[in-house]
Amino acid sequence: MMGHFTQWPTARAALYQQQGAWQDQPLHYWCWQQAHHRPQQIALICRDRQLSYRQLWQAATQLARLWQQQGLQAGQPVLVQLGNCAEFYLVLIACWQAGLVPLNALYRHGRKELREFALQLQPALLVFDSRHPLFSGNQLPDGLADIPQRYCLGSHSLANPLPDFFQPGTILPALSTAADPAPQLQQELALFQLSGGSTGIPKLIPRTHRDYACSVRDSVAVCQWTPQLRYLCALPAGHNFALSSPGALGVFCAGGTLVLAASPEASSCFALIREHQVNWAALVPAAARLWLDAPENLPRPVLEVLQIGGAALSPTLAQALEQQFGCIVQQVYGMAEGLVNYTALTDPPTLRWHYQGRPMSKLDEIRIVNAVGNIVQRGEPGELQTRGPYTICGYWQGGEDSFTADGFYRTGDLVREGPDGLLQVVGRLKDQVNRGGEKFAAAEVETELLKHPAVRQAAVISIPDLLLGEKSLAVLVCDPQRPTPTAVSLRRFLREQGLADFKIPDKVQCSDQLPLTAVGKTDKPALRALYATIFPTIEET
Ligand code: AMP
Ligand code: DBH
Repeated sequence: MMGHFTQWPTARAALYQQQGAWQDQPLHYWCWQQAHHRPQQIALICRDRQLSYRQLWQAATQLARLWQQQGLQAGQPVLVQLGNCAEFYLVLIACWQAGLVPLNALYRHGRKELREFALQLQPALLVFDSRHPLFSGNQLPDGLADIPQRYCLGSHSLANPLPDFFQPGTILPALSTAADPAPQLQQELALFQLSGGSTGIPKLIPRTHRDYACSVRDSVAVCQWTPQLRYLCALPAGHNFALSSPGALGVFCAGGTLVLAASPEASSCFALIREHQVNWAALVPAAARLWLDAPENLPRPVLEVLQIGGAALSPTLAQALEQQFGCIVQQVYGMAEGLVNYTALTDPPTLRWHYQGRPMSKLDEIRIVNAVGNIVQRGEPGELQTRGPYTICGYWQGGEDSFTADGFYRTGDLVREGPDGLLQVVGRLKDQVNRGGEKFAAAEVETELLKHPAVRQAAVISIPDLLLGEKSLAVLVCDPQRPTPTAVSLRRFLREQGLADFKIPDKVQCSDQLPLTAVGKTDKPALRALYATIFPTIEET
């Protein structure tokens, strides 16, 4: 695979190995282990299908062999876009068995995002759902037609159908006596995660088997998961939270059962929780609010823990969720680049509601610094910087300005340290919009807006929103010689560029000029302050 990324320095790598944070088992090891230890245990439930660990492992083995026979080789990248379905995990485990390195695009990503991923990765294989609008009419979006091998769910004239291994009567290979050997150095990459980003081009996050397994294993320990665990995955399956904190891989590690929901929509999730006795679920705050406001309630006392992460959760909402559902709310503050913080289930309620958690590994190093890089007084806000056994040291193909000289990742989050090592997220330095947990770089949308012939300058900022936490506002300076574009026509223009829906500005405003900083860049804080009076914060009721 063409490309590079900065690995952990030797001394730290040796420490992580010696401390047992890094082990030599690949990420599919757990699934193989469960296939032997509890072959009949249900690994996952997807609509009316229930797959045992044995079935999941055997089907993945079959698919890995098929791909190897087609000439796919260890180390090659794979672009995957699937919704929440059993095949998502089948493909993931098959990729790992064959040493392939998947990038899981969100189902909501558009033509633009997929094209950029393909450009950066040059994937050898594309796996998609033929029912996705991007692939309708037996078409492939531009930029994807060059991918040599293509497989799809359903049928499509330009792709092979993924075989249905779960049909009764399908003969699958015998259980292998060993999981594939530990990945060799050149195949050490396990998957690409996606960054919410802060620049025009989305950055890819190279995660290795060792570091990702460390993140999952420590998460399982913090959450004390056992084979009795029944986890509802209602967030996008490929998202770092739903995959690894402890997420679906945590379920496989613990030998529990994964219940898949197509979306976080309340009534269908409540039905799944009831039917499958789900005891853990993970949501972003916006979805949690919809659960709270749903006309029906959850059966009690089924749900034990509701994990909330991805965006700021208000203490009022945290408390209301615990009261309404009779469960514990666990806050999860994580990032696809690595570091994950959890509140402990035993933390007193006020701490659980007000703090986003503490680093899960004793090997995580964190520091909170001011604008010139000095460590702040305890309790004061500053930027969180971190390094550790499962936090990357560089993005795919570089982009190292997000990292300090001594290898700390600059999270771009403003945090303060509270009691007992707990962190509170109080703001953000990076130029990003966090729309109900879906993050994107303002610069990415600004670049697309500037392609419009009537737009001379563009600035995208977040404005407060009661449901989503934040929505996006595009402030434009338009060409006075041309008719001013309407918000509707601008949105249509952006959609035509193939931009994912969640990045399309919720509001559009025209202005004569944008405020500038001393060096002539758009002064985003000034712009935010200006529009805060027009779109004031809505107090929670
Ligand atoms: P990403 O780098 O796209 O994976 O997004 C991670 C970012 O999401 C973090 O750096 C935070 O800005 C935000 N985030 C994640 N979890 C939380 C949380 N529990 N509370 C507040 N912000 C969060
Ligand atoms: O928002 C995130 O990226 C996130 C949230 C919770 C994450 O990556 C995680 C847990 O692992």
